[in-house]
This record gives sequence, C-alpha cells and structure tokens, in this order.
Amino acid sequence: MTPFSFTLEARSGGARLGRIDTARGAIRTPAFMPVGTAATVKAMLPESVAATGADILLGNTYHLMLRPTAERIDRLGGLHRFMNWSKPILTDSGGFQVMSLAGLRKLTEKGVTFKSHIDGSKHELTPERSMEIQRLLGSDIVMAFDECPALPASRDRIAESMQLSMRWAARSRDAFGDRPGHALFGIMQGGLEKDLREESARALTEIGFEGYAIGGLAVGEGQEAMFDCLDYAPGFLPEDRPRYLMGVGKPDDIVGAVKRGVDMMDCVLPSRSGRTGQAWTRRGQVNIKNARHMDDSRPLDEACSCPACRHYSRAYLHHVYRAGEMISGMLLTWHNLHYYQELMQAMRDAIAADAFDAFESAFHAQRAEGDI
Ligand code: PRF
Ligand code: ZN
Repeated sequence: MTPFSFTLEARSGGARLGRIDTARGAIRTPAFMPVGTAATVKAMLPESVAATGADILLGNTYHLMLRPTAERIDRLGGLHRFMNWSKPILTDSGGFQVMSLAGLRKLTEKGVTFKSHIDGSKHELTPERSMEIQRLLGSDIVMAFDECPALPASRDRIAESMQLSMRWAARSRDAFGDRPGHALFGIMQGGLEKDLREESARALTEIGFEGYAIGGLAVGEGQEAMFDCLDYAPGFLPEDRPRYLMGVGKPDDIVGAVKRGVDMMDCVLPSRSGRTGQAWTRRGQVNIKNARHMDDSRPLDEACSCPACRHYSRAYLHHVYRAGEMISGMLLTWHNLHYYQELMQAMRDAIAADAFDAFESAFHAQRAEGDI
C-alpha cells in the first residue's frame, strides 16, 4: 500500500506546487476539493466530478453520523464504495458543523452534545468519537476534532477556544492510533491574533500530524483580514507537510491563498451556487437568472470546455433555470467545478514555470473586464 506522503515540487514566490500520494491515488497541489457533504456532490455523478479534474472530495462527519450513520456506511463497505468514488476522500471532523448547523448544543472539555438539525435527536461528539466515525467511513485524510468561534469574537474567547482545540488535537492523535495509508491533519486556530496562531502551530507541531489545516478563517472577517492572517500563518507550519485552508472560497480568495503558501482548499460555493443560478467564469460571476441572457445564443464562456459551455447557450441555461428544471443545477454545477479545477491547473502550471505573479496579474485583469 502506498504510504501517505507529500512532495514539494516547485515554488513561485510563496506559492507551492506539490503532490500528495495516498493509497487511493495522487492529489495534485494546490488542490481544490469539491464538497460531498451527504455522500454526494449535489447534482453530479462521481464520474463527472472526476472528469472536471478533482483528485479528492470532502465528506462530513456531522451529516453522515446523523444520516445514514457511520455504522451503516461501514456495514455497506465504507464511504468510497457507498458513493461510488474510488479516489481519496477527506472528512471534516464535525465540531465546526455542530457549531454552525446543529440546534441546542453544549460545549464541555469532553466534547459537544447537540440536537440534530434533521430530527432534533440528541447526539454527542468527542475527539474519540469523531476519530471512530471517520475510521468507519474509511476516510483517507481524517481531520482532528476542533471548535472555533465566529468572528468578531473577544481575544479571551478565541484563546480559550484555541487551547481547547489543541487539547482535543492531542486526544484526536491518540485516538486515531496507527493506521498505515491514512493520514490525520491537525487544525490551527487562533482567530486573527498572530501570537495565538503561533502558539496553536507550536502545539500542533509538537503533537505531530501528517498535514496541517488553517481553521477559523472565512468566518466573517472579510478577505483583507483573512489575507493579513495568511501573510504569516502558513509560515508557522512545517514546510514539508501539506497546508489546508478550510472552507475557502471564491476564486480570488483561492488565488490569494495559494500565493500565500496554501496547498489545499474546499468550499461549497461552486456546487451550491450552481444550484442557485450563479456561474463563475474567467470574467467573474454571471447570474444566469438575469433577463439579459434570454435571447443570447452564446455559451456561458466560449473558452470553457465543459459540457454546459460546449453544448448549450446562455438562453437555454436561463430557460431551464427559470423553468425549475433539474438540468439547470446539473449544468451550472458542472461548469463551476470545471472552472475551479481549471483555475487550480492554471496555478499549478504557473508555479511550475515560476510565473505565479504573471498568472495573478492576468487573472485579475480578465476579471476586471467583466462578463461581456
Ligand atoms: N474547522 C473545521 N472545519 C472547518 C473550519 C474550521 O475552522 C472552517 C473555517 N473556515 C470551515 N470548515 N473542523
Ligand atoms: Zn463551462
């Protein structure tokens, strides 16, 4: 079995090109991970997700433990088999989703108890239970169990929460055990406080993880504040391990994060906005609901090679959205995921050529033209 490893292949400024090898195949970095919360990337067949260029998907402990349950997925052969995706899967650990989605919840040193947002039933998540669920799912990259406040929050609240997450990180490492071929990532917290980010990175590095995530960003602070934090936070982490920025983001967030040394990201944006009539292209955001597309025979983006752009007009995409047809979400999600993966490939190519600055200027220049 291929052991988990990360190879750094090139740099361009702060941006890094690399490869993660896993038992289920390689992940080219910088990587964008589509979100498959409920054992599906909504509106997409897994082979279509793979065709967009995705090397890895994200799944969620929180949703899957509630429905259909981790024990059931385990009995059915694990998450890869259950959802028909044979490439790597990373699973988030649940704490963050409990804090943002669950009803009534109670946080203690031990973990968090909460009521399901689906049927109100009571559940508990602890570092130990989160590791068990992620093992039952068969996740390739397991995330440590953590917690974080929405921003703005007081420095005291951020410090306490970070220190609790670091104690949970140590318990996650212990509970994860020795699992060849599987990796455990620690999650840095500390809000926008530089010294707390450094303290968190030191605590995680001392425990030792196969990779390190930057958590607690994109929680209401805005892009400028996030970039200020990313100017220093990745530098606190070991150079020879992958760095994963959780829950980011818009295309320009992703470009800015890669420029600052981030290797992996995930976000619901391309898939979710595909179901609400929003497309992302080289020229920025396009709202297919807008009446200006009604008689437009051109594709969404003439330079895009996805099925939505090769075979359908803006007029058609507008029509099926207005008519509430399922193919609307299917085509726009495909286009958005294809665009995101093309963006990642363009960044990987630019880093290989040591031309990330030129790539970034061209990226912003094209967006400044707007959708025409
Ligand atoms: N922790 C975990 N999952 C997350 C986050 C986090 O801080 C974020 C923050 N953007 C998104 N998803 N475990
Ligand atoms: Zn397209």
